[in-house]
Amino acid sequence: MSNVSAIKLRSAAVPQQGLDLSGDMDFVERVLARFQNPWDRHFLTLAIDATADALEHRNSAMSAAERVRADLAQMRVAHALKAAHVGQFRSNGYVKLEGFLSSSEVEMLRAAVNAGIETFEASPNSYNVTAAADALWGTGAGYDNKTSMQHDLGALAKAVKDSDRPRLLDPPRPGQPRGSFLLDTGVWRRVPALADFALRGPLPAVSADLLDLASIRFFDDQIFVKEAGAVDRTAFHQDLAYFHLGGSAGCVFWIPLDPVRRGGGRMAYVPGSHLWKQVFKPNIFASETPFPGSEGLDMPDIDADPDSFGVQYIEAEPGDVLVHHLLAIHGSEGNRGGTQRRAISLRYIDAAMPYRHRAGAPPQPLHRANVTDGAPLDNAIHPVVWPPTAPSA
Ligand SMILES: O=C(O)CCC(=O)C(=O)O
Repeated sequence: MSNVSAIKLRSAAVPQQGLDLSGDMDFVERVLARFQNPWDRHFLTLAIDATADALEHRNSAMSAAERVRADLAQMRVAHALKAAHVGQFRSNGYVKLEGFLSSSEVEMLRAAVNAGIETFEASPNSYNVTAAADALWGTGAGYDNKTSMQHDLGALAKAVKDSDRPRLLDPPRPGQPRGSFLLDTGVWRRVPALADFALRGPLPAVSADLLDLASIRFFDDQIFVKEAGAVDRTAFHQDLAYFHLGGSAGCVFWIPLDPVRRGGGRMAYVPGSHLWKQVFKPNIFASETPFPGSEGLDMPDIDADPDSFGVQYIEAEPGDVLVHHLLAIHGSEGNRGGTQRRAISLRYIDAAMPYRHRAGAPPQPLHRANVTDGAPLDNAIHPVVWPPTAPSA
């Protein structure tokens, strides 16, 4: 009888509990062997059978959706957020989750960014920020952005000419060759493993916790690669200023895939800036020059006096994740280091947030021209990812 129990227990328990009893046919026997009294053995056997039956019943009774939920609940435990993390996110507008990702998750994301860079030229949203800025500031050859359609570089060149905001560059290290700052949006659409992580990984649940929301939508991703010697800074900005959204409840997971140390492209945040409840004009990234015709306030010159804004530069290791609010002011330093700094941002928002046209902000990838203010976002473009739903059969 005890063999039957062991088989039952193994087949019923293993998939749900994550316990590996395989090869442990002997386990039940060993447990039973500790009990010499035949009645003890009998009752123990009944208990094992009952447990196996209960698990078996639970598995078969569980709908696919419930199973997804259970898997995600386990994932949530594995990636548990501490109350302190939630508190920091809410008061500072950003939080660092140290060692949040496993090494296999980091490897997968590295491969995703590498795949994004390999297909960079074919993307409709990719930009070599360095080459574009060289052209805009008249220090390089013209920039042919080939397939990319998100920005009107002619209009940006005029905005740069009319603006008194300089290009933001950290001093290159003597003798170091220049690298490029490469950026692309919507990489998840061409890298399935990234889509899987963004839509079904741990981040939707974490977003729900941080934002205290019942339902979450994946907005999009962006990759940011600062090659060695890419000394372009990322100008201080708020992410919301670039998005056509009627609301601000959202967060961005900035995931470094290489060690990020001083001078190597660290992210910088203005703590508490998400609570200012102000939206500043989006800038062209290589400078505080705003997009032409953009709405919002002029961004203060934070670089001129970072201490008075309490700016915090954050070092990070692969596996760490920095999360910031859509209204948190942030930027990054140039990469004066000797190795590339790869990072990916994944953005999640309140699923109920409607569309709102933001004058002057670049069009989102796959933007539909006929969408009106107040309309819900398109689920096919920005899928709802929390609460999870069962994959279709
Ligand atoms: O990686 C960078 O330089 C900038 C990243 C950023 O601004 C973001 O993820 O929102």
